Amino acid sequence: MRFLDAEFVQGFIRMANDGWEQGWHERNGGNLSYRVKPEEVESVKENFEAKEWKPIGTSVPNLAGEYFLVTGSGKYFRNVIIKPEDSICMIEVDDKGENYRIVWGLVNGGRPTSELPSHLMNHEVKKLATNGKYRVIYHAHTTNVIALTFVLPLEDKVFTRELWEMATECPVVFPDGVGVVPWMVPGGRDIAVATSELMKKYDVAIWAHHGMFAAGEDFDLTFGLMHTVEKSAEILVKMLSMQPNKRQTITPQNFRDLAVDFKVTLPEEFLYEK
Ligand code: 2HA
Ligand code: ZN
Repeated sequence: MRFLDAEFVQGFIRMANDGWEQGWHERNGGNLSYRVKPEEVESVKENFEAKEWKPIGTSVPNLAGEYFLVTGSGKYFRNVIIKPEDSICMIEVDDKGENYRIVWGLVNGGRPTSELPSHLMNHEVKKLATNGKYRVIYHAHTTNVIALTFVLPLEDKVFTRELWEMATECPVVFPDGVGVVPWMVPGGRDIAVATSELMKKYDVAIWAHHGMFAAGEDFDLTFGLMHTVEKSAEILVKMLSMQPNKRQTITPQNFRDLAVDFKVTLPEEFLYEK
């Protein structure tokens, strides 16, 4: 099969373009990665041309031998749909989880996303926590969430509760809540460690004054999660722009009632009295 004809590649390209159309990927902002299934690797293997091994910059032993489809460093999401072979690549992780090599894509040179350490450390945490079900890690520069990191305390419980209150679907879509990473230098191992720690508990990690990471089973669920959190943030920004206080809202008891009917567990730590 031609590499670009594979369904997982098409799904990846569509998701990247959806993010671009949302306005979350100015210039080369944001990055996306997908842990490819063994049968999908098999289906496109004839197109592989392995390049040299390079250090990942961190260690992910539980991802040894895995293949990932990832956006390229410095590449623009808006170009993924028109020149995928220049904008994205497939990489293979070595048998120690310390090095990677490109096996397809980035035909004009380049490397995988600058956030590769964060992507792979998040994949490792999620692979272990979900028995291999989660396959997508997505980083976007979501405008409203970023704006909120200038006015809300950078605390998991504040962001979770405020985002939950802005739309009834939110506690159902992200019942575990969201984590917040304080401002850190992006691209390296330190921010990757901080983010992957939060990913043990949450599917969403907010990077203060930068953006968001979301994790999920497939492209639809992961894009939908990013979209839901960002839409809720947009409602909060609008609300705060009208007046500083809510006249009425969804109460802690309302959330408990919702949890029963929708069969989700909402941790009491987020249902505090204000
Ligand atoms: O430029 O978003 O965090 C890609 C990024 C870095
Ligand atoms: Zn970024």
